[in-house]
Amino acid sequence: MEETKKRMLSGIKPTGKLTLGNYIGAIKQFITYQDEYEMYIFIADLHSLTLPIDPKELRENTKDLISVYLACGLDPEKVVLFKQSDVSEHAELGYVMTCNSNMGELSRMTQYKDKSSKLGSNESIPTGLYIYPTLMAADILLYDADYVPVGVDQKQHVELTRDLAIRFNSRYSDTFKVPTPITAKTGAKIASLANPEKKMSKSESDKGTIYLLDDLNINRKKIMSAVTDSDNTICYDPINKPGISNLLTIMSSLTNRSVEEIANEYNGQGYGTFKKAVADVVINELEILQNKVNEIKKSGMIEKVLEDGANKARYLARKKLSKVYRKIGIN
Ligand code: AQP
Repeated sequence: MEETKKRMLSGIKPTGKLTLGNYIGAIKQFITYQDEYEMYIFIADLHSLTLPIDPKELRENTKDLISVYLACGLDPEKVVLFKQSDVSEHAELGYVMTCNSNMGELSRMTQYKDKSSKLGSNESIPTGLYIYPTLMAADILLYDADYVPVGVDQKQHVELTRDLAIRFNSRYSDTFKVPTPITAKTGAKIASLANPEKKMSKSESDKGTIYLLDDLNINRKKIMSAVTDSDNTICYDPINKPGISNLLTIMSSLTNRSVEEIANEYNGQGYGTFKKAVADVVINELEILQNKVNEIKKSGMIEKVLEDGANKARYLARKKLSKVYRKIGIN
């Protein structure tokens, strides 16, 4: 008898140009899982409204994101690829989850604290930023996902989703599957090249961010100027040598070789030689990716993929939301 596959769900928000962090920490992971799991991968466009974003930019980012998903090898025959806003049940269940959460737990979310602290007083913090994790919980719980692959920065939100699911199940009887976060062994946190203490992020536009679809020469220069240290030893030591360790992690994630093996090969050859080797690996991979993205954008396949994906996603989402409404006494 054929064993039913476990379900996996994840998404990326089109808040800006995709980075090497998104690629290594999320997209590359998705590809490795697509045969083993029943996968739902979405474009989290509602989440991208939590901070102000230009509508034209949002449209372009959305098109880039679906093109990158496809160019990287996510196969719409195997994976349900869809846009969050095409399935209105996300917003509906998001509201229910907001009503089942409390301000204390939302205030403790690290991402909320980081992002809101940059905005100043409460008057300038959008409410959407605050309730982001309850919408994320809805994204996951609608589909009874067993696993959620995420970078370390998002793990706390999946932990909160678990708490909300358990709370709802005990208050209203068994309704949601309690999901498990999965983080990659290598590459779960790619750091900024300019400030290796900080995560590489799409919304932190800086010279330390490698944007997947940017000019290759600009990206090469950024890698060659990556901040390192002065002792000229190549070894993996994230505490004392965050810059070199970050470059080792990047190279390891893209070549499937261990950081130790790479460090042994380049130690003694100088940082310049090592950076050039990292740049060659990254640029080679990005060049192939960019060519495929251009082909996909011209192919006209994007709309059809998203429409089919939304239809499949909606089927599960509608069933789950009806169940929730029944349990809470709304229908
Ligand atoms: N630097 C990173 N290293 C490893 N994984 C990363 N991810 C993001 N940055 C890194 C992972 O990418 C997935 C999608 O993330 P998201 O767009 O939904 O939200 P995010 O984590 O907030 O990503 P960004 O790029 O930092 O976006 P902004 O700047 O808009 O907040 C997640 O699995 C994430 O862990």
